[in-house]
Amino acid sequence: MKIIYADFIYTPKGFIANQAVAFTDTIQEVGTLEVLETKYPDANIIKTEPNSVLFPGFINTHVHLEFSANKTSLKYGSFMPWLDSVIEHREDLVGSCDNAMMMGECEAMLRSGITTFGAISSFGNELEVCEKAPQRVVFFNELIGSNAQYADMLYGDFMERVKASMSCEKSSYITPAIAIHSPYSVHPIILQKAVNVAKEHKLPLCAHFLESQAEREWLEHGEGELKGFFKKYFNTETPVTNIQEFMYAFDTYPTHFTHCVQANQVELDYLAQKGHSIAHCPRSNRYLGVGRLPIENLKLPFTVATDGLSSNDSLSIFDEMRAAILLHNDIPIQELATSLLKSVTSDAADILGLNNGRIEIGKLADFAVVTLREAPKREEEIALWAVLHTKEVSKVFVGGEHF
Ligand code: MCF
Ligand code: FE
Repeated sequence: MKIIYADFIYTPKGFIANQAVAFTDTIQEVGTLEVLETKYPDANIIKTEPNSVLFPGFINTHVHLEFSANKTSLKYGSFMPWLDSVIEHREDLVGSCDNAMMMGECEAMLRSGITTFGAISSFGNELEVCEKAPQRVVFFNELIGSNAQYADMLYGDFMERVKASMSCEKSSYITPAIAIHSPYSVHPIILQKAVNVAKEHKLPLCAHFLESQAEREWLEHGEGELKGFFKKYFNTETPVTNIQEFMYAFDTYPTHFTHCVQANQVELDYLAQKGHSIAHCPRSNRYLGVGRLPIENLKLPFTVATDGLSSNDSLSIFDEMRAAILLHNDIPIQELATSLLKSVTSDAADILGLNNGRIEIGKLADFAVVTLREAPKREEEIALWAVLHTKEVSKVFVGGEHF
């Protein structure tokens, strides 16, 4: 048994002072240090520095580790030039991204307090790293392929990767999962087969959806910048699906949709009504010039996530929350900081079906300790100071183990 004590403990309803947490690999009890010490006299006591806040470990629901080699190869600014640059550099980028580089990024995430991440895997290359990483990993095997001719082959390869990730489940912190790349890049027949696999095995499911204006125009009218792209690379001139058909494919299975920046109110209402959620990637959206997701009006749960280094400059969850603070400049700042912290803890855990994200009896003992630079003058500002001042957390635990 271990007991950790901090000046404040984060709960989704607010910060509580002068409490301690007793834990093994799961949380056993929350109470005052005196009571817990008396009850568990042999426990190892972990005292945190003054002005520390104990958070549940943070959850980054959406990251592409395989693209970690990107620094200046991909073109930022607007979506289509970026996508063209992905096609041009993908092989080099993925080829030059070795296990050491990906592990380095897992460690960087850990230092920012991320104890669980959702890895979107295009090729399965990061499975070995994710098995060895200290974190819990929801391993999203990505399905991609819009050409009916190659669809079966691509689906076969995808299922091999799904099985490989399933076989790691027992011996590591990996949860197998499924990612549908997007409506423009996945044929509806294999899409439905993949959704059925997710349903059958109760696997978390995600999909990039309505990220750019180009995607919207292509799906709605078969026009716009994606038209030239499909002509050039795939020799096709018609989209394989439309917005409604794509959304309906997920009707009976709650899905985590990434971006949704270009979704209109009717579509957002539909997603909300079907129990879906959104992964919001503020820096990725800004760097690819796709617009701002109006999180102030969302009626469905959302997470804040980094996306990959293919469309970002770091995988730090605090860098991402600070970007969100600046991007959503009309939302009252304290309220925004509070909702961002909820989005990367309890909401993210609920969405991915994980038993963490809250400091409560029975939850997994995943923690991140944030040490404030001085005592908060007003308690209602702790969320904001934590978001603004944290570059690295001062302690991190996964499954009760200190890393
Ligand atoms: O989320 C961002 C932007 N939207 C779409 N895809 C990706 C992102 N970061 C990396 N990707 C990957 C995706 O998984 O890029 C490829 C896919 O393998 C693009 S499809 C030509
Ligand atoms: Fe992504």
